Amino acid sequence: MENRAVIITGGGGFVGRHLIAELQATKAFDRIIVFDRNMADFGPGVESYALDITDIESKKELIRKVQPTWVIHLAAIAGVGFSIEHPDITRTINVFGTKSLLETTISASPATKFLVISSADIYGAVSSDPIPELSLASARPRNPYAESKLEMEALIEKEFNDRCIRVRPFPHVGPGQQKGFVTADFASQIAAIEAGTSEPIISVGNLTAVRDFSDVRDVVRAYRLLLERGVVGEAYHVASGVGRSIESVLTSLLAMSRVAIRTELDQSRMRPSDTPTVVGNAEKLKAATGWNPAIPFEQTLADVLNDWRNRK
Ligand code: A2R
Repeated sequence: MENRAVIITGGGGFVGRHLIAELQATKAFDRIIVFDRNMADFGPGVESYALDITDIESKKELIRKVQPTWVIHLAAIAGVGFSIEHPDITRTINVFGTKSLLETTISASPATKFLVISSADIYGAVSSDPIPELSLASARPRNPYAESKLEMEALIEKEFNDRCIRVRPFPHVGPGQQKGFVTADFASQIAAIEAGTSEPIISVGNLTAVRDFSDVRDVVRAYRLLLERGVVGEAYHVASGVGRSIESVLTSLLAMSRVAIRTELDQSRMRPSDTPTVVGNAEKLKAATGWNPAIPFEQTLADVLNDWRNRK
């Protein structure tokens, strides 16, 4: 039998840990290798290497030996806030890190294919509801993170399209996500209030924005299905197709709280140039792979809140 190996860059992050669980549960690969700038123990069956992807040259011999069937490229600066403060670092990692990953891997392992994770943030100010996969020329990014993902996709379209599938996930949430993302921010505050370590007040930003949230576990299932059935050279959305206001997310989480909590507006959490409604159309993904979201959103929120309750 063919020995199938996958390299996951950024496998130590929020999505990576769920992706590894998905690939292990489905026995999709014989060998799973993680490259991440943070060293981590993923348990049996996963080899991991501490590596900054901008220094991928140092792993060229390993890649030559492994001849991975797929590279799933998650490593990135994923936070909009950080990207606004550090646009140069964001571009270096998200654009030039990707370029060097692609060049180095292809030169060491010419048959490898890539699943590259971009972002629906590239659309920015585009107002279409729901948004289908649009050309890069129509994207209107509104922050350095989105700009870097757009530039990365443009590079792939131009030079590496014959070996890459691109994915544009809409916001995804679930257990393990760090603060800086809306459900994690709310749930972490509720958990701290329940534990008696915070005042019973939640500070909130723009609650009127409508976003399309998926459960990260549904998202990583989509990534696995794209490896099996996606078409190289194409870009796919991963989205629920359902718009939810941030206010409704907060209301649902507050309803799960074990204590009474009041809310307070925090100007510093009002992101500049927010787009009022962003909902994605994932029909292309569904047609190609048969994917559909499986986890009810209320379940996702309950799992996120329980995750924060259990964090030490
Ligand atoms: O930023 P850190 O220190 O938490 O490390 C992140 C890692 N990473 C890198 N690894 C190697 N070389 C780099 N230059 C580099 N820069 C960042 O990638 C982290 O361990 C992982 C990304 O995980 P998260 O920040 O938790 O992002 P998440 O939500 O898992 O997003 C995965 C992908 C990204 O491409 C997003 O832009 C996209 O999905 O939405």
